[in-house]
Amino acid sequence: MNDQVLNISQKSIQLEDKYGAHNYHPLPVVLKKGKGVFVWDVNGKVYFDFLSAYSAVNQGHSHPRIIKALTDQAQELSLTSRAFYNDSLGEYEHYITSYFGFDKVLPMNTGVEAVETALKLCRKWAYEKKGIPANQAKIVMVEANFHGRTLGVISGSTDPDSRAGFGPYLPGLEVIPYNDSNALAKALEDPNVAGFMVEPIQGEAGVVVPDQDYLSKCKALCKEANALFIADEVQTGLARTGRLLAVCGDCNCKGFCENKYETRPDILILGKALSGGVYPVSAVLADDEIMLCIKPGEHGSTYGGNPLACKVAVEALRVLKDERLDDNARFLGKYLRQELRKIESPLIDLVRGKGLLNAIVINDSPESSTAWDLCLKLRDNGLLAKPTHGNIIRLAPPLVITKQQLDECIEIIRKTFIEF
Ligand code: IF1
Repeated sequence: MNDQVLNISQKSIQLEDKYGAHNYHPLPVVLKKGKGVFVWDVNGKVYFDFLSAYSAVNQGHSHPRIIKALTDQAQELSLTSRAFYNDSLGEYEHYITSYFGFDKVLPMNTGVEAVETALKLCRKWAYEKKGIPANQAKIVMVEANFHGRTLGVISGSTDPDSRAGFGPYLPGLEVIPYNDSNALAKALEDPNVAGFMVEPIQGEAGVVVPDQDYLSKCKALCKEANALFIADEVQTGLARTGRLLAVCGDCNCKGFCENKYETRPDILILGKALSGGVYPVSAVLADDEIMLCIKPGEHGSTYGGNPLACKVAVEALRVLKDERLDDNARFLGKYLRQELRKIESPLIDLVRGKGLLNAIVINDSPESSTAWDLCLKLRDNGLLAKPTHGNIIRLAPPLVITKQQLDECIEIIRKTFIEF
């Protein structure tokens, strides 16, 4: 039995190697099933999922309510295109704009499509509202950003892996240091700056949490300079960092927001967990002054706002609120960091994060294989995580994890580091 099953693993890996592009280097594990915080491989071995598909399954794998929303709607109508109206989109648009407190939403599919949409909205607003001369609009981004993989977005990337070899690049993107509001103030002296786009916490860079007042300073500086503050919450949003949005700070509205918070973005970008991991759904939210700069026929997408996406996203948002996943993430995140910091291991340089978006920085060079080898051991011990930027291990379980399950995971992590 074991040999035969091992073949299934090897067969899956060999098929991918032979017939698939080599644009990833996955951890050697072949998964077959997911439920809540667990995933199973083809050998039937169970793991705690500590990556959550990069924060797309905040609600847990195959959440029954979200799966039901998907399968019910799939029996009715999956796609009309936006050439016609349908009975799901308006309801979804009303629900999500009330939930986050914005006038309007532009529905897309993947995170990077939503980021590109936000960049196009910002430029349109620059020419039509701010009065920047045609084709002169600049958008400021930060070093070590990650906003996706399109040519437009990597044009503002400082990560050689994301950017090198794909030129020529989109002009009009300026890069400044992260977590440095003085650098933003300086960049905003240029009257042609239309907006500033930032991840409230840098995910890919290795869960880099800025100073407490960084985002509020950025918002104030943008307001003063009549530039748009654009928050990319594709990874940090939807309860992952212990609040509905990472920009919410200590505001605690749990959705159906009255915009009480000082870091309210002019453009909010959501993705990933907006569907609980069952379907690609992303969204751009903004008020009328910005959103109505795009006129009929000027932007869109075949699948954007399709009935399946709408029903799934409404249920995924309802689950976040009903199960209070922001509170769970905030409470268990603090507990996780506290316990990880107690592990006596020379391998641990530091532990950082917010809510259930955390990382261990390994005391070795990014070029070393230590973090990778640790992730292989974590896999053997029943927990799946993957390094980012060489020596940083991201730890981000689904937000439905219980304290008891987290205690088991902490024990696995502790045991793995001590044994290593
Ligand atoms: C990969 C990273 C994470 C994102 C933020 C937009 C997007 C992402 C803040 C684009 C996507 C994904 C992409 C995926 C792995 C993962 C990732 F390692 F690449 F950077 F999470 F950190 N804004 N992040 O994090 O969303 O188009 O992918 O739906 O490309 O390997 P997308």
